Amino acid sequence: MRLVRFAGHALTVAACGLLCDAVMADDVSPAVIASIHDEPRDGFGDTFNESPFEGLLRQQSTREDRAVLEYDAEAYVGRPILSARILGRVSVNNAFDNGPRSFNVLVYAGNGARDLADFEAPGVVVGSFSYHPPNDTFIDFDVDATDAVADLLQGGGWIGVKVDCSSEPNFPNILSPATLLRIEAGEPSDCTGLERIGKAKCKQRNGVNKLTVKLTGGLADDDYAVTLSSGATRAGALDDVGEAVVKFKRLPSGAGTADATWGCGATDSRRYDCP
Ligand SMILES: [Ca+2]
Ligand SMILES: [Ca+2]
Repeated sequence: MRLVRFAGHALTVAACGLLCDAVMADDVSPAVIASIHDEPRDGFGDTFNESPFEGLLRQQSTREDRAVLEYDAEAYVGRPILSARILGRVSVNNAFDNGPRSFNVLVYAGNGARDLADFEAPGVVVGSFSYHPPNDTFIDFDVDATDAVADLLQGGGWIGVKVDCSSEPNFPNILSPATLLRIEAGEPSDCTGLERIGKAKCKQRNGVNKLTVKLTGGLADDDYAVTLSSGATRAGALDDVGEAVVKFKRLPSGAGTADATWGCGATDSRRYDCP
């Protein structure tokens, strides 16, 4: 991973001393830079645009090009994301006046590889911008993607960013490969971020309802407590792979909810049905 410290940091550290450590941002450069071409135009990527067009953005009736960047953000998994912004530039490649050219910025689940399917991979629109060549020759954008990035980091360490033309015709533009993910994260918590109730299953045996609640994804030896909507509660410590199987007997028929709390502060709930 390539981490470049926020350029302003060296200038501000003297003024705010240790306090600045808590709010220091990292600039992450993309590890994957690609542009994908859709022709025949059916919403699915067909080929990659090779150098010098790895940032090509274009939309016409017969063809479309979207640009993607993927960032290795593994270092931020399991940490509170205080802010995440995408700072980049789109420059004109052909300055023909086809009206204002507008774009959406999306965030999607990356995988560290360029894929034709990144073209149509579903994402969350986190911002939009426009410029108007030939008077404008480039546009700098800075969009807040905090919530979308925090959500993605629950499921993996690669953040995909896609720029997609939203006006048509939109003649060739280039997304700068220097587009950054600027991320501010707090210290890792004691939680893994993956704590969850893997299952909560109620079965009847010999006329007695037994509920089994399985806790997974925790830290080895962390404490837990499981409380049912009936009021029954069990507490203990996770095993050495961060799991526990918690059993309850003699439950009434019908639906209920199991609420789990881990010692690190994580919580999860799951509904169950007893015969
Ligand atoms: Ca296609
Ligand atoms: Ca990908």
